[in-house]
Amino acid sequence: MILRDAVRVLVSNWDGSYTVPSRRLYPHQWSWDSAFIAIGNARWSPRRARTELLSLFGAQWLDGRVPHIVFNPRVPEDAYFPSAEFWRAAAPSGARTSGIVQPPVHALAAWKTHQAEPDPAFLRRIYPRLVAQQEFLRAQRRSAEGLISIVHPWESGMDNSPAWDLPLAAVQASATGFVRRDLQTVSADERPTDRDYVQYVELAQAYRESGYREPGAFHVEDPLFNTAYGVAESTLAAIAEVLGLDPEPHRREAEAITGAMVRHLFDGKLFQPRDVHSGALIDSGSVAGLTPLMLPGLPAEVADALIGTAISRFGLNDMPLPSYALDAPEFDPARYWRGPSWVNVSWLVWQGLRERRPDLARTLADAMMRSVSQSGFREYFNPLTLRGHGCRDFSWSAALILDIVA
Ligand code: 9WN
Repeated sequence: MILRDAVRVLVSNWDGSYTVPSRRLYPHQWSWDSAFIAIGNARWSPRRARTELLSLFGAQWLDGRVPHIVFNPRVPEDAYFPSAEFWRAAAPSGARTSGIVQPPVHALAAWKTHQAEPDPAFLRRIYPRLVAQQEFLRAQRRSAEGLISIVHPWESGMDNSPAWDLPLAAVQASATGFVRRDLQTVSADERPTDRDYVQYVELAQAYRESGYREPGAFHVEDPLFNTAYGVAESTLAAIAEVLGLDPEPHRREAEAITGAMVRHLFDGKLFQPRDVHSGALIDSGSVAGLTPLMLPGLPAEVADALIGTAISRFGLNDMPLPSYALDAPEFDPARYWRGPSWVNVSWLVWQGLRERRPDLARTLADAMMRSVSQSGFREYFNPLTLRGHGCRDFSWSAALILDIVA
């Protein structure tokens, strides 16, 4: 029943060559959504998963960046803010896009798609694009410490996480003259605030004005983004082997980023973001700090410490994984990325637990199943009550449940 409903959501959100995250709230193609959706689609239609990924990479820029939104020209400008008009950006293919990126979870999606139905021709097509995606990050976002940075909260995928409150405090908030569209679909107390939006617009405008090159007032290294980058390198090593190419450079890069993360982002209990401007760690309770469990080369004692934190501060044994630590004063169980449980980040942590602690991986998967059984494929869930929030029929909630059950 759940599986049939999950496929129904994905079918109804399919737009011919990709899947919208949500018909009304997010009516275009989003970067990391497409990766998660491909992982789910691979379970029942690997062809659709391949098409989804190749269509996203069809909008890749010459510098290798994969934009976080690819706009559908047939959708009216005022259906989503900020629209293509705001970003004023286009890929060489002609597709209108945003100019920022999202966590690079696509190599993993391509690999899982190949595992579902081996297709070396697909791997051969996508591999150079995945490599270029990583090269963009190395060329434009790498610090002296070897970590990868983001320049906008939207790039983290966890837009209004309390982890960004401090770095955002330095951002002037004066942008005016725009109309939010999200509040037509979702109640304001489940979304970012108006002040958040003013800052998002301000930062995006400044980045746009630098030709999408210069980091601005918000410049941080995020543990989830760096984990995705590191997992991508490990996965590219596996793909390179299948293609008869040299996997070693990818292995070395995966080791290097894992080492740099442990040295610079680990506080002994949780991985933390770092503010590039000040060089200081941001003392947060973001679930992003648990995702390094996915890194194959993470030292066992670091993984054990993370698992201890997941149990003590994120209720791993008792409830769906919240996006922010339950004991933090900022924890809010219904507001977007400030506490609710999200299927995609839970899935990332689940991946990281599967080999290390299969018992806890099962506990987490069961909790995710309980959320969707009780509330449907909502965008996020109150981890305490399992009540659903945000939009309905949300694609990655359906897709990743399909993957977990398969
Ligand atoms: C801005 C599409 C996207 C996700 C993000 C999520 C949300 C957009 C928004 O929706 O962000 O990119 O309009 O709020 O935070 O993770 O990719 O599902």
